[in-house]
This record gives sequence, structure tokens and C-alpha cells, in this order.
Amino acid sequence: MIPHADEAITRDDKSLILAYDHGLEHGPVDFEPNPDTADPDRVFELGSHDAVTAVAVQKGIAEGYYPSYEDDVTLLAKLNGTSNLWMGEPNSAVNWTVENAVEVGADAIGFTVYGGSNHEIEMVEEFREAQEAAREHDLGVVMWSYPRGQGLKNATTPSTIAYSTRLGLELGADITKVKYPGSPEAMNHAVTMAADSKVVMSGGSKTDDQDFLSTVRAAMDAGADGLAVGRNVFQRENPEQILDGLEAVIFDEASVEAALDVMGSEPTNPDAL
Ligand code: FBP
Repeated sequence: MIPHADEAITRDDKSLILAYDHGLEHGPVDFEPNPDTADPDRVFELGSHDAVTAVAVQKGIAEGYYPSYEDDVTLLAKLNGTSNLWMGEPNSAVNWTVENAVEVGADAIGFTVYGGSNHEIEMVEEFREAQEAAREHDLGVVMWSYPRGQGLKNATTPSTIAYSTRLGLELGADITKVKYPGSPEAMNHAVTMAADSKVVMSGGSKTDDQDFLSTVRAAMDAGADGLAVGRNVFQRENPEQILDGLEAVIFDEASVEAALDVMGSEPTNPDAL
């Protein structure tokens, strides 16, 4: 972690990264709820919303589409990734070099590490190469820290998520992206284990407005530095509307009630507000 290395992908020290590598990681099924978002142009348009500090994509999407958005969108190059067709022990192919990502216009790199997988050693060594190349080019480094594999049945327990953020710090990430560990206390512990490096919450599968904003609010109150989200934005009928709500919660410190109000969305569980 180098202070300020992540400046290009943060605003007031916080991030809202729009993750759009699902066509590779999960396949076209993820675009079914909102078929327009199979078109990368639609998602780069969302990336120019004020709330979004970076858009994370794989190489092919960046090469083909980013040139039209480079004035309005900050690019986070997701360097590795695997398809859902792969049935082996968790692993991720390195699809993109840092040098090429710089040529395409990236300001930061993203890299998945599956701690606990039988492939952990090679993944960490690949991360080292990418991290050191990123430093040479002054790029921020975001680790998708997702422990999983043979020995890890529930990858979101509090101790596993605290270990995930610690891996990010120890291995040289500026920002570590982790799944929500289920409670503000567990998130706070994970943030503490990351010391001065940053922690962002992963969006997860689509939930309703109030549920989603409540989890993001809880994570932020527990010390998280933002969100890296895919499906909970682009699978909605109106992705811009949830970005308005997320901007309120993450950057304006709004309550869930106030954020729903900004969105013009009715609470589904008013008693919980
Ligand atoms: P979501 O917000 O949709 O969960 O996306 C975050 C993300 O990390 C994506 O970058 C990636 O495609 C996906 O989750 C991988 O999720 P998993 O490996 O847990 O299925």
C-alpha cells in the first residue's frame, strides 16, 4: 500500500467501482434481468455517473469500448478472470499485462486472489508481478480477495473476511475488495486488519433498494471505504436511480431513509428504518 496510489479511483478517499466482468465470470445469464447491459456502451454510460469512481472491465471490453469514454470514465483494468465454465479448483487466468492496460488508458489494476485454493501460491506470485508492474506505472492496485477452494466451505465468515483484508495489506494492495461478512462488527474487524489500506465491499447478488442500501450503510459505518458493485446496479431496471442512492450513502453520509428519498423509492420495510 502506497499512500495516495489509489487517488485516481477515489473521491474524498472513497470509491464506488462499477464492476463489469460478469460476462466472463458468470456468463450471459447475468444480463438477463436487464438485457441492455449486455452492451458495454450501456455500462460505460453508467460509469460517467458522478457516483462512479472507476469502471472495472476485462481487456476485450476495454480495448473495444474505452476509447469512446476515456474523458468521462476512469478505467480499472481487471487483469485476471475465469469463466464459469471452469470446473476445477478456483484459479484465474491472467488475461492482460499491466503494460498493455497502461496503453489502453488504465489508472488502476484489479486482480483476484483465491486464498486457500490449491492454486494460491501461483496466484499470489502472479499478483506480485502485476503489483510491481503497477507500481512502475503509478497505477492503483485493487485486490479481489476471495478465499475459496477445497478447504473453505463458507468463504464469508468473519475470520475469513478479516484474513482476506489482511492478505490485501500484506501483499501490497491499495484497496481490497471483500464480501460482506454478515455484521457491522465483523466488517469493522476486517477493516482493522487492513490497517491503513482500504477496504471496499463487494455488491453481491441483486437485493431490493432498502436491503442493499442498508448493507452498504452498515459497511460504511463499520469503516469500509466504499463499494465495488456489479449486479446490484446493472441488473436493476433503473441503474441510474440506485447510483443516486449509493452516492448519497457513500459520499454524502446519508441515512438509508434519506437515500431512498433521493431515489424516489418507497421503503420495503419502513419499521427497519
Ligand atoms: P457483484 O457486485 O455483482 O457481486 O460483482 C462483484 C464481483 O467481484 C465481480 O467483479 C465478479 O464478476 C463477481 O463478483 C464474481 O463473483 P463470484 O466469483 O463470487 O461469483
